[in-house]
Amino acid sequence: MAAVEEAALDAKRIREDFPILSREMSGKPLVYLDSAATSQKPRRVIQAVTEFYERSNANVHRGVYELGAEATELFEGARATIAGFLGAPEPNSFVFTRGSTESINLVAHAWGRRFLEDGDQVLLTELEHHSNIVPWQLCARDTGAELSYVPITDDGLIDLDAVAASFTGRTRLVAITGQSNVLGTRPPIREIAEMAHEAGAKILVDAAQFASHNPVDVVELDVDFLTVAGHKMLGPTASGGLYGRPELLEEMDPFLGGGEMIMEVHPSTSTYKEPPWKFEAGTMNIAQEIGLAAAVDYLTEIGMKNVADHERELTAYALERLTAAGATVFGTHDPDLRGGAISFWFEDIHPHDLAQVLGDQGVAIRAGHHCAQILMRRLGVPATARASFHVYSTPEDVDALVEGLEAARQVFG
Ligand code: C6P
Repeated sequence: MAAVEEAALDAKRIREDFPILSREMSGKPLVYLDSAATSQKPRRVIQAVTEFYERSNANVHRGVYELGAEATELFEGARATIAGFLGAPEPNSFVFTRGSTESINLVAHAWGRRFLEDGDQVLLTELEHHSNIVPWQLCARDTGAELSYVPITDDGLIDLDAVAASFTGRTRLVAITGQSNVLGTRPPIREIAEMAHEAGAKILVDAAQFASHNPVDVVELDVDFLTVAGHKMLGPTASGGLYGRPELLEEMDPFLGGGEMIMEVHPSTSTYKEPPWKFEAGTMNIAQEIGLAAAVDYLTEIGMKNVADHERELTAYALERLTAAGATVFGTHDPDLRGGAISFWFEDIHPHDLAQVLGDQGVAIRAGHHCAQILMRRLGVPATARASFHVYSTPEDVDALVEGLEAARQVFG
């Protein structure tokens, strides 16, 4: 068996905080290796949501009674916690949304449709999730802007020369993943932000995967927009949001129209609140965002550097074991250049069959195109099997995966 490096955190202890990890699946102990799809939730997050409903539930920014004020304080407190976690200069630069998809749609709608013009370029990469492609296609259809894709290297990396070569005099936005959900690849965001700004463009980082597994500082990274998917960072589903550079949020159009985002409504026009409330129409996911703040506190206590180091160790171990088991592992095999989402396949077994056999053994992995069809075409495969980690993942999970793969290979001859 390959050696496991010294642990960055005590994953076995951490597992005790996650009630679901003690259940069985298909009559076997659950081995959860699908955290890139959604992470599991620690007891503290579940309790924060339950406690909100049991003790503090009221709508926010509305009721003048004590309960309403308490709910508002918790909700706005959650904003401050999450914004602080991202290194945002002020809590109000963080807009609550249902996650990365909604955040990118918000920018495409409220910034893109306002500022992009016929012939402008939006620069994406071949790594992108559909959430960071389709909103730009819709925006391009309405504005006449054009989409281009920075090609990846054969190792699944983003090469800075390829980025530089992709800029045109009309590049207005670089919209790029912080960490690929398929290959784990982490593009050099700081350098790309600098290139974007030198070219007079803005940069949006889809941090659905990145922010869940790495320390983030939006000021240090010098990004204009950064999206967060709360459910991938131990928080509830439909929690998350968008960091936006304050002056950009200021000049953007609203996103959804409705109650709570307005100052005054007249028969044919309205005036809007200041950001972030200008972008938060209707009743928000109050309990979920409060739950996300509890997740952020939990991750902060563990330390995001420890989270990243833990994933690096597991990734290194999994790359070694999967390769030894005869799997083709996509993307770079250098664990310093990638995070803990590992796509692999065996030439003779369809990834869905693999996932099915593993599922029967209690091992949960994802198979498919992972909402990244452009990347699948670049890799030359219709689908991959994917194992992905979080703080509760252990080398024993990887061992169970490899044992399951060996069993699957026997089943499929
Ligand atoms: N990827 C996966 O299994 P939402 O669902 O809106 O919170 O996040 C969408 C999204 C955007 N960008 C990246 C890089 C992502 O990985 C995801 C979600 C899941 O890979 C579900 S498809």
